[in-house]
Amino acid sequence: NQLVGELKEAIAGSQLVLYYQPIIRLDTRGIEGVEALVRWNHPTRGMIMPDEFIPIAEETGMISDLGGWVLRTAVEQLQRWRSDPLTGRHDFNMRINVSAADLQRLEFVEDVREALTSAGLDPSLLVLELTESAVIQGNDLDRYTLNSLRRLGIEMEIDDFGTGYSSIDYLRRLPVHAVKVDRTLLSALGSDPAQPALLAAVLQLIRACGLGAVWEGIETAEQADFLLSIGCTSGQGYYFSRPLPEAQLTEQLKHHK
Ligand code: G
Ligand code: G
Ligand code: MN
Ligand code: NA
Repeated sequence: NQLVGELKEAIAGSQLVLYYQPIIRLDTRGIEGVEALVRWNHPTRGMIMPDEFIPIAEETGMISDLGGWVLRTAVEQLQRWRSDPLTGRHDFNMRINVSAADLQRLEFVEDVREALTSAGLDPSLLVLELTESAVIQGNDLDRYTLNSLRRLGIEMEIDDFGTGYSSIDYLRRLPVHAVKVDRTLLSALGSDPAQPALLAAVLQLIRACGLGAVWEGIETAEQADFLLSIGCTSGQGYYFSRPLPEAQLTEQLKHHK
């Protein structure tokens, strides 16, 4: 596969870019966070999406270099937004996606601590999004890593909740703060009469486990209103904003109330 060799150059040679998608407080419409989403700006193929190259990076061991770049870049960017008076009046955190392989690396916790220190950013402003499959493998090293990250003061969130092996047991057991519900649950809202009650029950379950809930894939005003009506206060989706390049989000932050 030609992409394998090229990806190595891409990581080293600044062909990766981060896009940022806001997470919105549904009641006030304020920005409570941004999720960093990586893209590969390939010199001849154009913009390549992460679904195409993250798996390659994971299989070839390049994910630690890629993940390290994402971590440092995202943390530095948040510090720039916070320290610029035009954008710094918003109080929001940075969310990055972490892959299962990262949790298997002993140095991961140290990398995170170093990135935060070097950017001068408070640990409470970083949220790591972990997929269900990553945390559910649940070996000793994962648990050690998650607990160490938690002691650092970082928040952790389970991503894509409701697609994999969602279990009440791990919701209660893992040292995470919140759950991001997969967009497939919301997309069935208009077509399945059982879905409103189901979504409300999912929200209650998450709350009963002592966790926060973020809703993903909000594409319409009706979906946003529905979520608000069942008491969900945090969401993300094209209805509010697509993932945006840095410059465009900066403009939004300058003008957003
Ligand atoms: O960005 P997009 O909208 O296409 O995201 C597709 C998938 O790629 C998401 O599931 C997301 O979790 C994953 N992804 C995006 N950016 C990163 C990243 O920086 N690291 C990892 N490990 N996964 C990412
Ligand atoms: O799986 P994860 O949550 O990390 O990935 C975020 C992915 O979801 C990105 O690919 C992003 O582009 C996509 N996304 C974000 N908001 C929406 C939305 O409202 N609708 C759809 N279909 N995809 C979305
Ligand atoms: Mn995510
Ligand atoms: Na998701």
